[in-house]
Amino acid sequence: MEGPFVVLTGAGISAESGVPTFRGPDGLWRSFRPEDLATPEAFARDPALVWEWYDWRRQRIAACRPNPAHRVLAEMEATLPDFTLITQNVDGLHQAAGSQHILELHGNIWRVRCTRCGRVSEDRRVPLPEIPPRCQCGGLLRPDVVWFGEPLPAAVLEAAWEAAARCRWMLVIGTSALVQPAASLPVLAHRNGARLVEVNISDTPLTHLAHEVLRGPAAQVLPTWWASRRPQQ
Ligand code: BV8
Ligand code: ZN
Repeated sequence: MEGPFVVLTGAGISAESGVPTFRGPDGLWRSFRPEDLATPEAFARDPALVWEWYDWRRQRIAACRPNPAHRVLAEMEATLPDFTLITQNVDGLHQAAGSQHILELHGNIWRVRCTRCGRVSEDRRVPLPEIPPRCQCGGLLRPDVVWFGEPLPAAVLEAAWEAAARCRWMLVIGTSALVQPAASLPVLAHRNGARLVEVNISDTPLTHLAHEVLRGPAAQVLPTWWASRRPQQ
């Protein structure tokens, strides 16, 4: 377990908590695909429809608790001297599990941002009292997440590239590795000589690069893997 350790998570780590994945069987909402709704164009065209989807997801996520895979990552952060958690998820379950320092590449579904004054605030109301929700300034609020076609927060992405470039280990958990630029982080780590461990229930475009593949549900296979690797106290 020598050297900097980086973890990249996707929707699959939250699947056993009950959060629907994006491309899994339960990923659809009223037959819309995420790529149809998670875009600035969809929001400009019909902010109420986009907010109905987010309100539905917020209500589902509010009922979900972190699972053993989230908790292992919080323990790893507390145990390993040089550890970085990068997530594509917006569900906030890593924070709920006790992870302290998280690079949220795609934002967070519990934060809202005003499209007029730019004010960012946490909003945990489920369901929302009005759709679409408005700021005190009267401006339309949007979810503080990164939509398709939008740039990722520059400082967060910069920190993620740096962590991926210098790590000796990268654990990639529950991602289909289809969304860019997140999916390029493990490729960079691998190119720089990191040991790649993939945790997934099925193959992904990264599987052929992995030195170790833990094939199975993250909440089951990750605790076992960590128990056999954790530095003895
Ligand atoms: C950008 C936040 C540039 C919102 C999300 C070609 C055409 C058009 C566009 C593109 C293109 N090529 C690249 C692009 C750009 C695009 C992109 O990548 N599109 C893809 C679809 C091809 N990317 C972007 O637009 C990004 N921005 O590039 O900007 C730019 C630069 C400067 C200036 C202007 C612009 C922005 C991407 C971010 C989009 N936002 N989410 C919201 O959540 O509402 S992405 C969304 O997908 C989620 O964040 C999610 O995390 C992410 C990735 O999905 P996964 O996490 O991998 O989840 P998925 O369901 O896919 O897979 C689940 C996996 O878990 C599976 O592998 C499954 O087997 C596994 N699993 C299931 N159960 C378990 C499990 N594993 C373990 N245990 C289990 N129990
Ligand atoms: Zn405002």
